[in-house]
Amino acid sequence: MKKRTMTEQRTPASPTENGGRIETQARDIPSQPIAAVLDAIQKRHRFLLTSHCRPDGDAVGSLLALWMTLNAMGKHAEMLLYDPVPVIYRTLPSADQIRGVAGLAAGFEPDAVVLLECDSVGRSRLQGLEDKFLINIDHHTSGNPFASVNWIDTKASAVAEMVYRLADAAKVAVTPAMATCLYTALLSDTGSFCYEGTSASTFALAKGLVELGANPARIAEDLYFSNPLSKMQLLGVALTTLQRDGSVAWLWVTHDDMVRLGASDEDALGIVNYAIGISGVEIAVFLREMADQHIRVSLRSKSTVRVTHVAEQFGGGGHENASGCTLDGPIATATERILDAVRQHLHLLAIAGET
Ligand SMILES: [Mn+2]
Repeated sequence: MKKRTMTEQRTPASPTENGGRIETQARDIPSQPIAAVLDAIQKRHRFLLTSHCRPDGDAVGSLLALWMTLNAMGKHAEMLLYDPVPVIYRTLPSADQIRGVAGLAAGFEPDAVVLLECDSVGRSRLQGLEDKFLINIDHHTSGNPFASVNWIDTKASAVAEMVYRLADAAKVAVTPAMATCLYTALLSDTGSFCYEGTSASTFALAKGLVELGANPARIAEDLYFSNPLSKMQLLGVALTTLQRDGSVAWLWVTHDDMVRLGASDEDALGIVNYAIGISGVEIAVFLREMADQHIRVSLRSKSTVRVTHVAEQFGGGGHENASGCTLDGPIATATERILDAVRQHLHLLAIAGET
């Protein structure tokens, strides 16, 4: 399996087509060394730290660990996220220190803004950052050198790995609280050490973090065994709709299902993974009817099948193997349209000899 995260709707690197063959080559992203980031931090005092909207475990855990690192360096730092911290990450050390857009003290003027795994300022959805000194730390292939200092390492299995290296370079001692945040980020962003990109160095970092005080069993319990009942019940309803046709599988929930079960948006996250978990399925589709009757679509794929190509046709985007888009309802029509696009994409790949 390739690396997948729950962060959808990221603007992907433009895919290029070459004589009908879809390029699978990663593009070269200009990056400055870690020393440039450290130097930029050492020269400044007040920092605003943020990450992408709809934050995932890597965004939250890495943000907290970076904040602790800067505090240990004697800096003044504030954490700000556009969207609320997902419930499962709210028990992380100092998670209550992360502010929402309304929570930042008026008149706080940072000397620099650090953006974690954002491919643009817009990805954070925060306003008024453009004229600030920006530090961009990213590990996604969609990374962009949009900032004043750009450290992009697409080989890092999580941005947590980069934050750890930064703390190490700054000679900051990693506390058990930092280790807990970094381990949580690493565990979630590697899909519990399942996704492609999980390497010996990923495990070496995990080992180090456990030695520094991260408790794997407790973190796993917080992440995977603390679900609300509504999430399990929503999954149950979705699985009764599961269908498969060749290498495509799909499932859905209606807005009525959500209301009846008292399910939140967060409860619907990850349901698509049950469909991609079927042997021989290359593309999985999860459709969710929203209150406004629009249909939110989550797409997942295996190996070289890039679902971003499908999501983009409907104005969406995302990662190569995890994308999303929004279609008009009703759900039956949306299902038909998205499945047509998915089948057409698989057909084109077959012609190009990619599958
Ligand atoms: Mn990440």
